[in-house]
Amino acid sequence: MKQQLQKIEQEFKKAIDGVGDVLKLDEVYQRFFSRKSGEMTQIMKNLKELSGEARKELGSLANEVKTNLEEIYGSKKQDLEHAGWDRIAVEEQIDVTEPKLPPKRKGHLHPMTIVHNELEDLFTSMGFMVLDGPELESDYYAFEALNIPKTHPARESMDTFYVKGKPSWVMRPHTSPVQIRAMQKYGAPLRTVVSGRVFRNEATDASHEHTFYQMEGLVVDKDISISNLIGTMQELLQGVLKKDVEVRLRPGYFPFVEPGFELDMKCLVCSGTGCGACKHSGWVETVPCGLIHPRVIKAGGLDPKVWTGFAFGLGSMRLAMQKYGIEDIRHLHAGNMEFLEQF
Ligand code: FA5
Repeated sequence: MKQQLQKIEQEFKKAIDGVGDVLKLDEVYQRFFSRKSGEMTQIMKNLKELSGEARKELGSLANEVKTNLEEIYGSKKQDLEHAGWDRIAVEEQIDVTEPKLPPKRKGHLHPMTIVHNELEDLFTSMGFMVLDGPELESDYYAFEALNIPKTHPARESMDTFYVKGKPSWVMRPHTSPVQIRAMQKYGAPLRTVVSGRVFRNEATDASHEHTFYQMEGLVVDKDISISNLIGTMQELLQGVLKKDVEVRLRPGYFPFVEPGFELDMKCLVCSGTGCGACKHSGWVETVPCGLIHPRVIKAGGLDPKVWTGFAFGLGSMRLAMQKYGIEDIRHLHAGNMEFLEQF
């Protein structure tokens, strides 16, 4: 039995040495210590059959071996458990000192709102009032008071949505009707900007929407000249784009200004080489403008012999495209979170 005990001790130690995880370790333990068939358990059971001195001597030896093996098992188990946690920490790269991530932004302003806010801040700093106007507009304010009579071809170029059954009401095709409303309400001198939605029955492409934004600007005072107009346009573009941009001024026809201009800017999306945003011309029609036609001043209730002025109608979606490098205007109304989260 002594030899049996020595053999069990050696085999137990050898088996435990090669074990690399807790499950295998427990298998080895069961082989020697399971209640029914464990090799060590059998020896302990056999002791009962011995008598006298032999039972005493072998009993104490067997207990010594048993305690020793259980200690070896306990300390090996502890080592394996620690090694397991260390391995998980390394493999899964848990860094308990890492600070928690900032919460996801709950919401933010739409790029068009940002651009309009910046424009309104800029113009209020130059003494302009910010006004509003109706989107459903009368034919009179949308056209006639702006020197666009019924038969005028300019009405066709606007591709206007008329209200069914009420031909004298339109979804405003531009913000210019507010020129008349502002003069009628506030008189002169007057400086105002009005931003809002306008509507046109036209096919969409990279630079055209059927529903888009404009910002109307109006200055009425004595001795207003083209220099005042150009200076204000430069402030507008620099204020929003925060950099010098190349612009060109060319004659433009609008019945409510005389002379009228088209102010184009070199496309910042493609640096003038041509893309969808600039209709592949390298230039973007951004701010049509001009000196207010005397008939419009009169329709506003003012004396055109006393008062002069300038007006502009900024395509603010196109300006936003230039500011942020957006190559297709339709992104701005698509409601795509991946696009909007960039702002
Ligand atoms: C007008 O709407 C005039 N009322 C502007 C004006 C005001 C001229 C005061 C003189 C004095 P126009 O149709 O060109 O003009 O439109 C003005 C700007 O709106 C354009 O230069 C362009 O930047 C933008 N725009 C025009 N059509 C669209 C469209 N379909 N989608 C997006 N932007 C457009």
